[in-house]
Amino acid sequence: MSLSKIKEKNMIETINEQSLPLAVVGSGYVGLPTAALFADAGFQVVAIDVKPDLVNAINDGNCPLKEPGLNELISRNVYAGRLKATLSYDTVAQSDAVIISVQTPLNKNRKPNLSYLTKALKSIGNNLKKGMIVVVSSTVPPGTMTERVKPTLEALTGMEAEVDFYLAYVPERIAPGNALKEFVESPRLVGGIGPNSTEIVAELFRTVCKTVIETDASTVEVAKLAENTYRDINIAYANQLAIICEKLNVDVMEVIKLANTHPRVNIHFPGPGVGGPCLPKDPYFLIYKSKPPRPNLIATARKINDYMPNHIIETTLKALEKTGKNIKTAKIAVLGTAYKKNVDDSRLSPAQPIIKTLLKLGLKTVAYDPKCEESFGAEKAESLDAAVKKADCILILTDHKEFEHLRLYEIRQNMNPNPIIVDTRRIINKEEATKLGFKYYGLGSRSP
Ligand code: SAJ
Repeated sequence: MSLSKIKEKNMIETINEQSLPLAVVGSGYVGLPTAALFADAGFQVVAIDVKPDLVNAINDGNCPLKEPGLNELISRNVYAGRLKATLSYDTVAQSDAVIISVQTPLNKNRKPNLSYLTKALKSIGNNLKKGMIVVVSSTVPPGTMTERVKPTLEALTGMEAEVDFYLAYVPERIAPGNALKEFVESPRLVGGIGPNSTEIVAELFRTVCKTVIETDASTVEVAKLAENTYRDINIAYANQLAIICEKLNVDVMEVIKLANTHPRVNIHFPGPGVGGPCLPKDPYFLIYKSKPPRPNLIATARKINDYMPNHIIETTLKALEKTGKNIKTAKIAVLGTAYKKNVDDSRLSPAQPIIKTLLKLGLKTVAYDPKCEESFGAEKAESLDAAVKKADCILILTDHKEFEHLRLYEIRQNMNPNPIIVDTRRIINKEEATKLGFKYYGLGSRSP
């Protein structure tokens, strides 16, 4: 007998009473905020992960991620008994809903690697019961819900999605550094495998998200990738504009500020490259099967953003040469290894290829980041002073707030003569730096 209206009504009641036991698979940058916010909304939540240290940390009420507000949320709900973590998928059988948020990276041929998702589906499939809700929140390529997720679960359970259990795609839209606020405030797209699944899952997410938009799974798959790809292309345009402005000797930041006064223009900002777990990957998911005809704007934008670390290296080497510095003895102080400002996350950070190349060229390279542990093989400086001590060049790669108002006068005293600043995030005041005797090379700025 299929999911009756009565059953559906009961399910909606248990959702609105927050008395529905819920499991979240994957306790990373998306899974942990998801588990913590549903627990804080009153649900009994179990977070499932494969990492024992992570599971123990959560059960001790600790959050392994430096995400604003998340540690408090986790400890409050663990101590209230609404949130616990486990290595075992058996807990899925005691749940009425399961949200999957495992990683879906690219493999080395830039093809989607869905092995973590498939593994999670297999473990869930063994514990799936009639009437359950299954939500995929991991970003997936188009067609994955109908061609991979649905058939995998149906084959494992002998049940039919939309008939015996609910199935929907609800991708995350949160940016690390602002995850909890965006989880609640950003409109959430709910794409069911069918209308019943859409309705039930929309009800579930309305208990935590202020705005829920209902549609179908295939449309949401493309919408999620479209929004990240739009941002990647917009950044590629800003990066190319920066290189054009350097050649034309005008300031790209001035250009962007003026162009953005136009009501229909919103140019993003140039930088040393595009990092993070999403933007360098999602455009490839979008074109993976659809293979748009040439010229392929999406692939070209990826190439432009992936080229930026080379441009930064060239600018740095040119600055050293023009200032008569010997690259065999020069010391580079890299400020920032995180992929973007104010996060501890170094996934696919543009700092990685840049530092790697500097080291390969034999440049003494020291890295300092107040938030991120990573140094990508460079000597790790524990303080800004240690990083710039006897340095010849400061290379700013991440626009953390700690780097916004650097005390340039003191830094100047600490550095070697004829100091250079290469500012890929345009956070240094050029006039002030130049007055203090720095050779200032800003990405997209007029030549010094
Ligand atoms: N970047 C620039 N110039 C800009 C903006 C960003 O160079 O003007 C760089 C950043 O420095 C970083 C990269 O792009 O290296 C990505 O940064 P991001 O601010 O786009 O943030 P993510 O990757 O942390 O989050 C994005 C967000 N997507 C959109 O804003 C469309 C977030 O909402 C998504 O949830 C997330 O991807 C995801 O997980 O998909």
